Amino acid sequence: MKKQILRIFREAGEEFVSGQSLCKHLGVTRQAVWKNIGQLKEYGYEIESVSNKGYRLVAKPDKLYGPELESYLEPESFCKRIECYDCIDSTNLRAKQLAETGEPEGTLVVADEQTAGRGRRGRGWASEPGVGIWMSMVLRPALEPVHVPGLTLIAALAVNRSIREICGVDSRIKWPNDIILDGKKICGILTEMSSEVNYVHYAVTGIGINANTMHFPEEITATATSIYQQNGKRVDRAALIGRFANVFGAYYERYVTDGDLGAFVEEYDQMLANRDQQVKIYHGMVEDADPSEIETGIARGIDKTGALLVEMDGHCEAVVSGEVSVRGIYGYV
Ligand code: BTX
Repeated sequence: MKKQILRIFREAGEEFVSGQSLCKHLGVTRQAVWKNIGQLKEYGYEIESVSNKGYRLVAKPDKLYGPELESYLEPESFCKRIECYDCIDSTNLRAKQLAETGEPEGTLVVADEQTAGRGRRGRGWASEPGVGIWMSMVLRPALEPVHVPGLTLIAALAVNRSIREICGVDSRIKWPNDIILDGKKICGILTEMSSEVNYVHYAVTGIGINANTMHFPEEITATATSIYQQNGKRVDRAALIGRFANVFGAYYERYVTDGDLGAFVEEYDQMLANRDQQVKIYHGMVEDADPSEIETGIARGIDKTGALLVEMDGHCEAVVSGEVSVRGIYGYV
């Protein structure tokens, strides 16, 4: 019931909502409404009550609260349930556990802090408490395993669009799995799967967004930033998570139906950070790359399989994610 109450308050904006209309909408007694409002207040929601007028939401705590996150889900949203933790090792690990034990797709795991956030190939992901968005979606796509990496590109599109809409910033996608703002990384995406040769048991797409982060570990200060650091406005994390869940669901369903990224190529190319710019392709780890493993070319966009099309010596090569890392000529992008 709290999620409905929060949705009604949000839709009412500055207006008061009468106790009577809350009872009518929710189909419960005044006492039940009063009790739930009391619990929301205890959680930190500032709710003003004025006799003969009713209630209105004045301020909300900067905490992630499951019912509030769910209050953003559209009725027909692919995302049906949000599991919210104060602190967890990794939301990807939790989502995988859920998937192993039969959780249907469309469940989103969100945490305020991760103690063992994971990046690709065993790298770590800095997940400071209270400032970021660390979340993972349980998926059961009817796709061949070879198409699962495309989920990362779909997630990148959805998260980039949500960030642009909610935060009003000019974020871009750095193929295949980062979102960048002013040349630095604000978001990373990690898709993992459990599969047989031709059959996907489940996939988990994890997204880490540096929303309001102010401090990063020394070793990533040159490449990492947060939305807040760039535009000076605190991000409403709940609104961003809710928007992402709704947008991602629609993109995901389209991708699974089509079986390729054809419908997304245009939007993706428009949002590609280093489109028509020179890039370096690393065929090994970036950190200890042998010069013979590095190629340079001009990034032109993606094809419908999700490969990055890079122009090299007059011909276009399709670079497949998973095998390579891409960097700008002079820096990260
Ligand atoms: P990646 O392998 O592309 O990037 C990891 C690298 O990014 C690290 O080695 C480090 O250099 C840098 N890095 C670490 N933390 C941050 C940060 N907060 N901001 C910017 N750069 C950073 C990217 O892997 C995929 C990351 C997915 C993270 C999400 S969070 C929710 C979910 N749960 C989980 O454990 N992982 C995913």
